[in-house]
Amino acid sequence: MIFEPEIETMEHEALVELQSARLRELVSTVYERVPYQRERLDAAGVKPSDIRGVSDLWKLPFTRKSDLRDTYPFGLFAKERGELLRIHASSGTTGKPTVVGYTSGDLEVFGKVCARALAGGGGRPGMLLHNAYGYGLFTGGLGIHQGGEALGMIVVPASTGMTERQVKLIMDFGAEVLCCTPSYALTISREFAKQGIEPCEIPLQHALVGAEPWTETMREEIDSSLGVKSVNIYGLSEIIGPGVSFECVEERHGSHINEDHFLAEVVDPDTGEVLPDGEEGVLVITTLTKEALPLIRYWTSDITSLDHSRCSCGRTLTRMTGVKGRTDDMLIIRGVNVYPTQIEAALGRVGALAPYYRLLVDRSGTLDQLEVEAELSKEVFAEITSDFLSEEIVEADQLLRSVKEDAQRAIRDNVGISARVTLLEPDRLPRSEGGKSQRVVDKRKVLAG
Ligand code: DLL
Repeated sequence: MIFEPEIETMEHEALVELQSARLRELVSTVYERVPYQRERLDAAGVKPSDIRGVSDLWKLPFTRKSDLRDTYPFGLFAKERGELLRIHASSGTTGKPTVVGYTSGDLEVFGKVCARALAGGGGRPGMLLHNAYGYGLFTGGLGIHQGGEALGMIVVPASTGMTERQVKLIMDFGAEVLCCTPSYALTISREFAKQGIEPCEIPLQHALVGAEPWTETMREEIDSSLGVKSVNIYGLSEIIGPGVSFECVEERHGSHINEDHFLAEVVDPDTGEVLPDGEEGVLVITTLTKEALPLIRYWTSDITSLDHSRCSCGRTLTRMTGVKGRTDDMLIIRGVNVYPTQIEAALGRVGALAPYYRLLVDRSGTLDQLEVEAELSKEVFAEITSDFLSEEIVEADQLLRSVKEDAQRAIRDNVGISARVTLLEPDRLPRSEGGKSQRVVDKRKVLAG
């Protein structure tokens, strides 16, 4: 189902016209109302009259997270306090929190883009939506909540945590759609298994998961263990929250960007030069309709690429590939750039492993060391245990050694670095309680600082 077909299936030329008109208005508003932005535009030598349409976008300077931090809390807002209805903020674990605000118009857009995502992912009016994104300063819970209501779904505001209760609510209420982070979807599926509930007994049909990077291996695991068709949903609070882009259930191949509200570019992380379709770089977004916090060419730090080809679902909205990670999540190990999702994808090729892992990075002398802790699948662990119990120690040892070698080879071949793999028994690594998972321990940072 397409929530707003007149927009989502719009022809490209009409869309560019709409975007251009909105861009002109945005630049004038920001210039008039936000002194900090006016100074930056002046410094870059750009006047609102220089921006006639989307083709002039490149003339505008990038806005970065540091601009939000430097003007903490409300310095980039284009509206007076009295015109705001809501504030969200990041947790601020890596510095000052970034604070974002919404007018009633912004909240309406927020609801609509999330409704488009829910409809794209298989949601329908009247279906029951179990929303296990966190409610609070995080945009996930309230954004999806509003989207569900805008689509006409029945929303259960479950929020995160208390997984046993989540499972009971899903079963008792007959939830058809689940929204949560991919790692929490796996935690929920584990709880179902623990309670002896088979995937075919679970009423869920669809899942919209996002807020953190995930891979196709994880998708397979989520789908098979919950009996759903899971789709990706992407967004960031600076731009609006969830609903910047979403996968359609028909293709599940790239996320359609809500381009009437968010103008997307992918740029070279080093030069800032705009890249063509298919080339990976940093996603940069200009908010076309945001009233409280309009942002020009916001540098998301997320690595992706664009795809303007037609999609079988009928939407003409451009797609972006799954986000590989943030530039600030990138590890440099012995000079090689490594994203945790690349290791995740490599481990996914090793059938004997479960999709739970942790990366431990350390330095011995001047040499970086990468240790990958990976959990064995329950089946392989059971096989090894039974070999040990029947004193077939050699077989058990051989199996362990071959899994380890397979994992090390997969990492070497797919990521281009050597790593030491440590195999763990199932359920050893900490599980998500609903928030974003932390999969990297970089001891070099502790040493440095
Ligand atoms: O995570 C908004 C959201 C909520 C998106 C619920 C989807 C679902 P922030 O907390 O501001 O907002 O974090 C934004 O999370 O820049 C990405 O690095 C990452 N991220 C979000 N969605 C995805 C995704 C919400 N689908 C940051 N895949 C972004 C990969 C994602 N990374």
